[in-house]
Amino acid sequence: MTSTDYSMLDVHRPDSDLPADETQTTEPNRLGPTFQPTHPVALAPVTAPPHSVDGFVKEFLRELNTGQGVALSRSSVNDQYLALARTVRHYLMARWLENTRKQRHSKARMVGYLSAEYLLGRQLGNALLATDLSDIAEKAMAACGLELDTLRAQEVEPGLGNGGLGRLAACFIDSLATMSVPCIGYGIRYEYGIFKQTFVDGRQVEQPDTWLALGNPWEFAHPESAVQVDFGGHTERYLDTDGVERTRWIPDWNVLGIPYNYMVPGYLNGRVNTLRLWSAQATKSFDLSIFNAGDYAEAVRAQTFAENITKVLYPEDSTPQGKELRLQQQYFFVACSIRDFIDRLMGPEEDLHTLPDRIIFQLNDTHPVIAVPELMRLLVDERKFDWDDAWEITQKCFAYTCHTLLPEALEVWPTDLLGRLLPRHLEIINQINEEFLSQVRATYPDDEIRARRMSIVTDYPERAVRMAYLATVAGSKVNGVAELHSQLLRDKVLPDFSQYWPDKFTNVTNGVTPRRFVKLANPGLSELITDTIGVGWLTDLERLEELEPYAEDADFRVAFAAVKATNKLQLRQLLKARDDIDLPTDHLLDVMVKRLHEYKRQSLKVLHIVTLYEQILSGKVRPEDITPRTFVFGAKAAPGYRLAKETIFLINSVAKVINADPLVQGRLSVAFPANYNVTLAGRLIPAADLSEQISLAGKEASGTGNMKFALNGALTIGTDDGANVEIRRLVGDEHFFLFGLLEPEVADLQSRGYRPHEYYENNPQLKAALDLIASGHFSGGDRGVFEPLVSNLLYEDRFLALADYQSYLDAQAKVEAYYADTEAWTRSAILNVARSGYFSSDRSMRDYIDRIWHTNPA
Ligand code: NBG
Repeated sequence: MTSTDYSMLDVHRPDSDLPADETQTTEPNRLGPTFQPTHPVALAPVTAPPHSVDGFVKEFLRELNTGQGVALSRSSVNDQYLALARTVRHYLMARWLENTRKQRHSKARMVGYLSAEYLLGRQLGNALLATDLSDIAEKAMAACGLELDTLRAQEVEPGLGNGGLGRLAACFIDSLATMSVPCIGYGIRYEYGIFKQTFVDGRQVEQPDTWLALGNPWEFAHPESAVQVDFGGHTERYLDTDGVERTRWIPDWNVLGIPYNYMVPGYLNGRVNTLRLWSAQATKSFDLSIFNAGDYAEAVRAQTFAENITKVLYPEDSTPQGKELRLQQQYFFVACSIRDFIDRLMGPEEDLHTLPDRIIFQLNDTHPVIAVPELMRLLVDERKFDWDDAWEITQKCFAYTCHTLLPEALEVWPTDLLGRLLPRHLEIINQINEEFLSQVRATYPDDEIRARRMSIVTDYPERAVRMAYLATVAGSKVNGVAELHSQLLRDKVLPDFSQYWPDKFTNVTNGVTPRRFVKLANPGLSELITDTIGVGWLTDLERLEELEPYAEDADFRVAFAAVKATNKLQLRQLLKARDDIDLPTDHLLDVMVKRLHEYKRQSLKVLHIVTLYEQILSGKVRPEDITPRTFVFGAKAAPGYRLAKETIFLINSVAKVINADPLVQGRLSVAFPANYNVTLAGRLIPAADLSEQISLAGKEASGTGNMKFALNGALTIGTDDGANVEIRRLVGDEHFFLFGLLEPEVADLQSRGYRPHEYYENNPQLKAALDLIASGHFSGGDRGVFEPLVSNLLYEDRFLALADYQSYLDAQAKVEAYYADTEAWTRSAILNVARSGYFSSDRSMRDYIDRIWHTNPA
């Protein structure tokens, strides 16, 4: 503890250990010449404050006083949080500036991660962890009479993603920084992230996510480095000075992209990479003459129009009206990013023939694929490269990751829209396609049907560009995100392409960062692990296998079970305060958290719950004969996805009835805290006993929640899908509850004609459960409310919930029996942890480096 009582010291007194001026920069900028120091002393290096409680307190008070302009005694929690964040930031700053400077001078190949989503989660805890300042910060805050946890809770998480895809991007950049791999993440700074979910009478109501409202201490805006992005207009041919025919694009409107930099600190390695998010701004933001004439609305119209581009994150399954804006977003951020890399990170003087030596752009799904024609345009039209040269460079600069198997999730842009918004890009895509198809025709001379199938531009149902095809043709590598997914990608989604380029296709199984999802989320388990196998495992997660022998150690099992019990207790406190939910802590905690989607089959989970309840209700089973169990859901439904929203309403309705029914009191309960996000995931997952991964086989590309649960000692009940396959292989069949059709069986059943109502008619339990829902039991007697959901299951059931129902119930019965044997269960839980080290995103990054990027650590 510090000797000074800082709570009495309201105001920081400047002294000599203040950090040096950090505003100086040697970066070029567009508004003026680079600052040239006249005297070398002006370039004093930025130094981190000392790692001591005293040093930290001084920094904090200084930030509070001079940054926030308040004295401690008058400060709000928000003032304190902002000052604390800026204090922590200061410790990273020197390394960040140093890394950035070195990066510019080194000629090493860098990763440019292009992603429309980054689901970062709160930053403060992660920054404290990366700098090893958690203890110091806690003591420093205590010395000021403040609680670190209260300040942490003040942070609004940046929800700049929908789900797994965005969270994966956040895990990847964390791992790259931790492995000292030079990487720049590029994305969009949405003013409103994923909506805030509330429940009103059990129904999802979306509220805007005003994450920036109270200030964001983690970003650095650089309006002086704005990039112009053009849209619309037409193209024309002309002869250049050498008499070569060229094309130029005459756009008819443009916007500015303002970069916002975020630090991406590595764990305890002094590496700080950059995440650069772009925000749109009008080029002529304000037309004074119109404004003076009193037409304020007209004056700000252009501004509003431009700024709309980065206004909101698109929820999945959005409506066609939003489509054009979505394409604008995509082009906007990749155009900014490529420009940024070439002009600022590489330097405008460099020969772009060396571009592939300097960067590999990873395309995170199809969202950034318009970057391909953009780079071609830059090379051919602006830098006057000839087409073949430009194409060779472009192919080396991109690699593509596909994250889905659902055909509707593979983006397709109508040529009408593309031609209107990006006429030159459409021409380039057409030319890429023509040249590609002529090669295909040369390889398969008598197979025009194949050429049509492989065409990037399709004519059916309307003329449109298949972005996944474009990415496959342009990318040096194409990967899926789990073994099964990569296999299906080759065999089912892109079979012609994988035949044509067998070596282009590879797999990289997803992973999750253990820093956030074990260390930060589960401090109790982390401590137990460190006490048992020593330090070092957080950056070498396969070392968790050293825990294996301890599964046989009764004392270790007691300690392990105690951690789980504590986590449940903490979750109970959180849910009480956050949602007024009374979570039992002596139940089997059965958790299903993920986006709401039919293929993920939350409805199958509901059928299981209703079945258990119905059996008691109808007297077939005595309440005391079932395992006390609490079901926890977390899920957001895309606002326009009716069936998903109805499912949320059903879950809430079932929860309401079951939780109020004395018959099952103490036996069954259902909790559905609203607004599932990264922060809540960090609390729910460490407390879970059972992880629900029940998608229809062949539909979940990978899943990453499944990995987080296993790493935190939950057992999985799951189908043979996505990364579940690998989890089961690694943890062992006996420690995993497998059920359901296998992928080939699914395909087979569907080809024979799937009739879900036959399952209903032939299975009395299933019939009773569905009938109970249809009877109005969960809707105050109103039989109409859930009719659409029930009918959908009976007559359509696109994702075969009814076909897998019995198998799922059987597996759940095994769960109950196994859970009764506490020792066996705990043993399995420990083995899940010990055998899941493979699922670190550090390993994923090594695989990307070996199979795709071929980059080196700094
Ligand atoms: C999602 C898949 C998940 C996968 C994540 C990350 C999209 C388009 N895909 O299964 O559904 O884990 O990507 O790869 O969001």
